[in-house]
Amino acid sequence: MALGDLGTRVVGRYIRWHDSLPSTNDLALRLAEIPVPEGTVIVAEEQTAGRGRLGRAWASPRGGVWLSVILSPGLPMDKVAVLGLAAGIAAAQAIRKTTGLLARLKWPNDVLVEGQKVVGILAEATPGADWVVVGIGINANIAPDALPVVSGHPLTSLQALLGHVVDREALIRALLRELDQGYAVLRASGISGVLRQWREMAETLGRRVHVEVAGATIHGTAFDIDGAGALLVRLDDGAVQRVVAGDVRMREAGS
Ligand code: BT5
Repeated sequence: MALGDLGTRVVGRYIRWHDSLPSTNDLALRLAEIPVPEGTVIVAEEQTAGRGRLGRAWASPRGGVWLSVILSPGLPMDKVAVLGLAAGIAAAQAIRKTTGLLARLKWPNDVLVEGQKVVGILAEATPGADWVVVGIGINANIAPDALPVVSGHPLTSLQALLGHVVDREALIRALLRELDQGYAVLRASGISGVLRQWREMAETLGRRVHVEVAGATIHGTAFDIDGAGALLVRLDDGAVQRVVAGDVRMREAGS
């Protein structure tokens, strides 16, 4: 696969293609320690041990977009999550532009179309946060029966939504360009620009939610994210809970 000249400043200056890898994030984390030039991208046609958050497995059959970007944002460890938000924005924009589907964001980093997850993002820092690896997985051209069934968390692929395959090269090109732009905004104007754009594209805000946090479930209304990307939930008794890591389920009215 050849992407041609991306015209980006940082993201995608070097691209390494692999037919099959255990996990693009694992290789990128190892390469970052060498180090390799900032903006290097690792792409795999399939992953045999793709990873989600909290040690979960990520199904990565052929036909999807599985890649990791090596960045050095100079953010303190507690702000690294903002890069994950920026990646979610970039993936949603790339899907909108390439397919016309109305992709929206679910906290922290999922991209949903018609309420179903089509993108997962895993941002991981090396110790000391000198390097951050942003892993992005897009269910592009995947038959629905090649994806797991997860109760309470509907998911699908772009191919299933559209009824035809997507141009994966165009999707990757758009993704890397959008991420490059988002990264430039983050470096020039700081976190607030990323937060503003995330709020505009968010499906989670203003919604009644269940959030699973460390073995417990909290119920309330998600009303904002803070400067570190944490979700702010107003509980039913009026108190505000700040959620740094957790799984959100959005509730229908009345549930
Ligand atoms: C994520 O985790 O959503 C982050 C996924 C990041 C994947 C990319 S691909 C490139 C890079 N290399 C890697 O090894 N990883 C990154 P989380 O929110 O924890 O969601 C994981 C859960 O989603 C799993 O427990 C399953 O229930 C479900 N799941 C697994 N595979 C899926 C898929 N392809 N599409 C949608 N949901 C999936």
